[in-house]
Amino acid sequence: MTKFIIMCRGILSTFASAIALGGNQNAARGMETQARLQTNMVLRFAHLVWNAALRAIIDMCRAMILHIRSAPSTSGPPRAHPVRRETAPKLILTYFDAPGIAQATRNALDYGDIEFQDHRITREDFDAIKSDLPYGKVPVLTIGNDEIKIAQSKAILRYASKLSRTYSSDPVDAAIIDQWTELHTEFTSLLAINMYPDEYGLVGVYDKEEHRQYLVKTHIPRYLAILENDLDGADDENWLGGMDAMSMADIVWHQTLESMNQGTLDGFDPNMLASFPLVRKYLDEVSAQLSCKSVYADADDDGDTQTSDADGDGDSHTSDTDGTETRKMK
Ligand SMILES: N[C@@H](CCC(=O)N[C@@H](CS)C(=O)NCC(=O)O)C(=O)O
Repeated sequence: MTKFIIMCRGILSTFASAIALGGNQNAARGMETQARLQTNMVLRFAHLVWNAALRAIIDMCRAMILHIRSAPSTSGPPRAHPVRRETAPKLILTYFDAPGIAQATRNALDYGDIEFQDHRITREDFDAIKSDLPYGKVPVLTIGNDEIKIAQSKAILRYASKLSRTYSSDPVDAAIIDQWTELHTEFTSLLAINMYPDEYGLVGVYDKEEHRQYLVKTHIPRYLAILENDLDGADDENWLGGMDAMSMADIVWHQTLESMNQGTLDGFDPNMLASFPLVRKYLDEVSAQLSCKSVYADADDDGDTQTSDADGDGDSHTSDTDGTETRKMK
């Protein structure tokens, strides 16, 4: 559009100059005056066209900005604007009929009251669809009308958490949540190797029992101590990374800790949490929180948050009883 206007302006001014030049070459006075009049008219016309075009461009930009601003978004100050059932896209979560690495996503979606189809498949079903899956594995999240398939449990969880407001739109908070979530990946990778050594090509060269002893005596206590240390020092509700609300990091750790505590983690002693009282308490807190719906799932459409502004400065705060402020998830 801009190019077109510049081109028109060029043609018009060349035309005007040509007329002006022609006028100069003509010695007759009458002709000169006429040419000048014509030049003025052409220039005035060009000016009008130019102004109209500029106005159209400005209106177009303004309309585009308004459109972008009014479009529903999962970023911005999102915690006040939950994605409601009617606005979230159609979601199908495909995984085996077990908690495994999909349960955290199921929990996050349930917590945010986000509707999804919990598609639980058998091994036979899996074999039949394997070649259609992005990396030949589950879980897979199908978004919309079968067009987008997302693999990798943590990528799926992060997407689900954006919908359910258990992630953050603040880059620093998001990085802190990611940090705790990646720590979970690091922790569980070794457990997975021990449980399924064949899948990691460790047939014949791997002493499963010896490795398990290493996990029980060194690996698991090391990571539980990291959690215990982070949870130490805060009162009441306590979320990883000092967040003021439960995040995806809490949801994903909860799933693994719960399996350990219930003795469903293949071959591991359920009493492993006994020496980590804060982690044990934290597990109960996350379980309790997950059994409620997110407060944001019921937030008003007016976008009011339910955090407090006790000092009336216009900012919402969450304070511990000792007055320490926790990080606000935005
Ligand atoms: N890194 C992947 C791992 C996916 C994965 O290994 N999925 C397993 C189930 S937990 C699977 O599809 N196994 C079937 C097979 O490989 O035949 C993730 O986090 O999603």
